[in-house]
Amino acid sequence: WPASVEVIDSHTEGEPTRVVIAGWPPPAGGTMAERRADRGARFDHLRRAVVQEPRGHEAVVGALLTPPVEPDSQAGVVFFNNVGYLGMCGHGLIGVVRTLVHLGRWMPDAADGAIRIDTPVGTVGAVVEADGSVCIRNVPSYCHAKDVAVEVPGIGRVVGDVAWGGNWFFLTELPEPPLDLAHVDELTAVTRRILAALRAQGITGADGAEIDHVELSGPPSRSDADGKNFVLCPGGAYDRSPCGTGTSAKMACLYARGALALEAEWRQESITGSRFTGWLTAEGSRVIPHIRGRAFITGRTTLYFDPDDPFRAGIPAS
Ligand code: PYC
Repeated sequence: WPASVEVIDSHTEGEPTRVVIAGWPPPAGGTMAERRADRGARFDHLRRAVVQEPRGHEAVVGALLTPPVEPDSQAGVVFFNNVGYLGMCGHGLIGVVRTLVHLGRWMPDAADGAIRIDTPVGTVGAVVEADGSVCIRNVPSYCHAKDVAVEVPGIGRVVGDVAWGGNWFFLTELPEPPLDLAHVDELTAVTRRILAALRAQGITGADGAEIDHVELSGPPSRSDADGKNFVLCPGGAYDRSPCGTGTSAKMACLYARGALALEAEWRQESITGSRFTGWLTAEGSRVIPHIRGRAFITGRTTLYFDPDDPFRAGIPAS
């Protein structure tokens, strides 16, 4: 255990990110996937201590900065949450970039003004725009399977798409509950049941990859949005932002259905009423999502880990 860990907290369109800036021993490994595995094997107690209660809460996504692994990249990042590690995290990347700017460590490539950051699922990019918003370039995303049916106890047959947006998603629409904050408990219960049913019925992403996010879509409440979502995250919390990887998966599915053209904007409203603007570009046969959103610094904290503290390693997610 280190004596303390220094973090910068921010939120991206409502969803918190906690960037570890000092105190956490550097991860071992030559690839970001190896570094993520090393975190889990040797320092999982620190993941729990940093993001779980009583120092954090179920919605916090942590980010550990590392040196890059690719020659053209400026940094690496491993994202983690209350139950484990994420492949990519869109809101988290926007928070990381805002944190680097805040610390004076923003170091874009001189040629194109973009930063390239390695993640366990590929290299992503970001630029800071004149108004302070951050535009990220995600990993290639795609709709893996359309119109997949799952039998959900208490709900019945639910049909949706399985898509990759840097994490695995099941995307569907339900007639109820309504997509608003007053119904968060019901929305959480329904999406948890869908997730459990997907697991029980062996419905996965490519190569048997576990689907760990469920995204409900519906009409927007805002007049300046094209759709609204509710996203259940792996640890049982809901995303307060429109979810960067979820918006990427959504756009990939719209594209696969001929409902979104390359370069056309998709304005995704979240359950809290915040918004990301996204669009797709093509790179050969691959489709690349771009997401623009805002993040705000909310604090800088030194976390202590008293050896006598019975909750030094956090309180496990329920
Ligand atoms: O923005 O990609 C995202 C994300 C994933 C989980 C929470 N936020």
